[in-house]
Amino acid sequence: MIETIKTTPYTDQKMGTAGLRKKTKVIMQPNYFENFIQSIFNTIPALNQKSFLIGGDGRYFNKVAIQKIIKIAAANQVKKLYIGQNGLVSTPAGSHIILENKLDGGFILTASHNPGGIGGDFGIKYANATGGQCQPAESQAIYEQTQKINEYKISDMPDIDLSQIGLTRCEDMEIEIIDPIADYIKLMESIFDFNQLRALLKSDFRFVFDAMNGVTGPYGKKLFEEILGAPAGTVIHATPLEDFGGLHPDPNLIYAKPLVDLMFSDNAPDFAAANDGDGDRNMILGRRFFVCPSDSLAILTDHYQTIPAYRNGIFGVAKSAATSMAVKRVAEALKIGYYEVPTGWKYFIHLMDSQRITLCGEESFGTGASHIREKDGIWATLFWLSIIAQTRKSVKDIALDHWKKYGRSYYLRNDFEKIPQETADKLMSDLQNKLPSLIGQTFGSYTVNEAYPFIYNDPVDHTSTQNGLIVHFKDGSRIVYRLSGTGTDGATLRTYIERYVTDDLLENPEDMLKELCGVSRQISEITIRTGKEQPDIIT
Ligand code: G16
Repeated sequence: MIETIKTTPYTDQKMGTAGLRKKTKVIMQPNYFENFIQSIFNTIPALNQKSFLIGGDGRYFNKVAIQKIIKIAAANQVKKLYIGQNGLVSTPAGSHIILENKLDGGFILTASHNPGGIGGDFGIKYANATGGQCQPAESQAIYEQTQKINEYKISDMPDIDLSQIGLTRCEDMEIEIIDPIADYIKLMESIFDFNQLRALLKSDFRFVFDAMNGVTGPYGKKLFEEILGAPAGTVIHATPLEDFGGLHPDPNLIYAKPLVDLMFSDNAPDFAAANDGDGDRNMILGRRFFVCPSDSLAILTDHYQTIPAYRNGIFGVAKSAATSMAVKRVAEALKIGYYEVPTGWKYFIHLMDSQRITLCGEESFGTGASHIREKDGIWATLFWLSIIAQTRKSVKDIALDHWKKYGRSYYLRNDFEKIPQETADKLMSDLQNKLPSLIGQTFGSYTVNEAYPFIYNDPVDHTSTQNGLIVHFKDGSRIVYRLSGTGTDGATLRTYIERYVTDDLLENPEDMLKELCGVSRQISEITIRTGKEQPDIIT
């Protein structure tokens, strides 16, 4: 039976950089989740001809949320749902499932790299038929629905068993529980040379893949250990846990510290990669070596011919404005297209669909390509393994060769967290207003030669988006300021700091950027405005 439940709007259901992300307890408020799902359905015509994917990273509330979407979808007469077995689907595999099966969209239930559990975060990444997160106009339409919703429809059908692969029918809707892993692995096999990878992983090469108790554990076990022959135990933190075992499933130097400590110890393996909760972010480590994500994008791009799928050429490459300029130098040398977009993977989608780019990446530990419309942590890991297999060099030597050829962009991101929203908004608007007056000013050894808000004009739909403020110095150094769109606790000011050099290639980034970090604080007046003398997180 279908029930119509009266409800009232929640004012805070605007999607951020990647869907709706909130404290789990916020999402669990009465009707909060239901309102949001119904609001999405309200923007989609002819639901009885539409099919969607549902899955998540396994965090707390995942299974409850899935049953709710099933019942709301059935009541709204959706044609068919594809659901990952046991409610699990990684964000990249989800993108592939949507594209492969020509679905109309998908709900990936995740707060990505944010911690899980009842005291943690929960989120909904809503993808459209492109296999990527919906575009700003769609999220605006959904937001407008959330602000006027007064009822939602829900079926009183019993819960569906998510553990059994197969087809069932409820109300008039088909439900297919699918294996979320098999097709994704086939896709990887169509891109990479599995024989070459197998030879490497079966040799004495030592590799660790840290799934951080997120969704990529089962993917990694199947792919690296069963199919590519890496020894059992290669994949660590391999079981998706509702609270990620207390871990903060964010693959960076701070939250993946045990892995970092291992890689900097005497017993370090040759190579390590970590993925975040939903499997789209990646961190790459060599023995006593960390690969900055901006460099990772540049190095992968420079080695594209290593990979069978790209051997015949690639269209071009794109990065977010906050990502370092390293990949631009590679694009120029390779004479391929180059684009700079706002933060948020959705901005790459038009560039991929219009065949302007093949590869893309962001400083926030995201790298990917046009095989799907999301960033892809396992793909990045396989790409690095392929470069190692082909060059027979260590990660550090691969990076050093790169810097010798192109110079090095030393790069750090400083995050100032839990700032009251009003303080952060005022800081950004005041900073934007004073940008013109910065030009020509000298701060220590750095003189500003350009300062402007980053404005992106989408070449496909001709919309423009403003995202971040850029201060450029005479020596090529840059500072980018922007507010995070994924936090759930006040505002986070991110400052991205970059300095380009052609010698001193193996110095410590914190030393090389010490003065510039100070300049970034001075320009933003962060200390005066928030009392914070240092960033909360440096990555
Ligand atoms: C999400 C988006 C990314 C984006 C990141 C930025 O990542 O998918 O494209 O780079 O947010 O986050 P912030 O706005 O906090 O800087 P994820 O992995 O959280 O989905």
